[in-house]
Amino acid sequence: MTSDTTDYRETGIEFPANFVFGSATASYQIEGAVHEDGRGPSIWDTFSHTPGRVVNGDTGDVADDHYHRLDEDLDLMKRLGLQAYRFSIAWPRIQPTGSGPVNQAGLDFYGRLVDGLLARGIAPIATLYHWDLPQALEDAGGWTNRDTAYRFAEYASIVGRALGDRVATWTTLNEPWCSAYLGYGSGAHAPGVTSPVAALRAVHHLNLAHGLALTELRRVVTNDADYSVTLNLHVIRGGGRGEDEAIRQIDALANRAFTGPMLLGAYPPDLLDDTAAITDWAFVQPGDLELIHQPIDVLGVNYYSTATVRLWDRSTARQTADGHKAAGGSPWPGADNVEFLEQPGPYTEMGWNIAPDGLEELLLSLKDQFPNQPLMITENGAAFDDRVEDGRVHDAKRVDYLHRHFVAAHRAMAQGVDLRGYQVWSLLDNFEWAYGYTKRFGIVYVDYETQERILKDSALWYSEVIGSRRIS
Ligand code: IFM
Repeated sequence: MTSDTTDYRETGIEFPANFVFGSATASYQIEGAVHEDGRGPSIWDTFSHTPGRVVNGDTGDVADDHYHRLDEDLDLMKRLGLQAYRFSIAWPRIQPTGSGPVNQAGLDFYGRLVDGLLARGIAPIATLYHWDLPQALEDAGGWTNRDTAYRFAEYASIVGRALGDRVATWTTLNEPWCSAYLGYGSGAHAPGVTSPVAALRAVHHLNLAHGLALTELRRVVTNDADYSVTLNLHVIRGGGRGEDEAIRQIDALANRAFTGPMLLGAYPPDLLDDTAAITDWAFVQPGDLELIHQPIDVLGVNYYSTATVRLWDRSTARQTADGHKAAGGSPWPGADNVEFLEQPGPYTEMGWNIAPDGLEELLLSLKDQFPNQPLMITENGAAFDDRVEDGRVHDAKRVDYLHRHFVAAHRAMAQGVDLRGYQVWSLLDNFEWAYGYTKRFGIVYVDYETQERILKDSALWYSEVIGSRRIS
């Protein structure tokens, strides 16, 4: 072990035998083949093809061409020694218009993926929704429409019946915070709506969708799967003036708006008060909270960086420095009195601060809030300005980032956190939403011209970690 333990660079750290090392991706970010085998359009097809929405006008039309390179990518996972692979299923491949007839070719693709994983000894972690809502559902109101939650449950049932004898872990939603607040609040993500009330309606309908889908999955799945949801929980720190109040407000919107109904069966009263001028929350119908409050086997935690907040000294001022691309609206309905401060560096290529202590703090806080809830890190990783040199990618910054976050996770485990595994974001460089292909998160480099995959140093490092179960 080095002498510097405060900086999370220790070595000689060992992970228990049942800790699951894996890596994650999402359908729209890697698959491409958007017009093939009956896939319908999603809100991200529409959004990315709308001028001005995505940097350089990039789209997911081709992405990593994973749809056509499935076997090659599966072999890559095997070569790295991944024990699990977290992927998402594109709803518009299964039901092209979000309801009605099943597109068998879509189900077959994910069947081949799951079988390919199992044949290579890799546990499939399937996420049902990683943001590619069928466009037809958005045309009917998307997540602001309660009916979308019921359509989601129907889709969950279809996929659960088809793959429910083989998937190891089911995750309902990925980061509903982004779907609701970036999709319908700030407008930085598809469908690009900027309406505080729409964002809050979306929060509730996503929560409802989670509960309904879990119930359906449990009804149709035949193996002994685990059930989960993945949240991008925010680590919020105080930055001076009125910081306790600022933290409380952002924590309510970012974290407790989801953990409240999902894990405790109620919306936080302070959230309802803070947003009373926007909505009376009448869209929460009797019985909804019971439907949402379903037991989960594991809570998926996505962590990248921290936030620091305080109250504005002028009630009219507006914030944007929260690490997300500003796009007109606010991702924080009812919290216009809160200012987000620039974080101290160092930063990743996203401009996000590197703070492994935030991960340790988050895991410990979850243990305190939900003592009996097992956790899994379902995303952690970093974008850097990677270059190919003589056929290699020496991404030392990413190795350092991952090293320090693994140490942070390990420290949390040593303090009693029941952490079951770690899925590095991302396996492949991919379509980084409104940033297009300008940000590379992969441990595997993708040459978008040739679709060649090159293992970065971080992939080789991670492979060694998995093989030895040690950070050395
Ligand atoms: O690329 C995204 C992913 O789709 C969701 N979580 C955050 C990642 C990095 O921004």
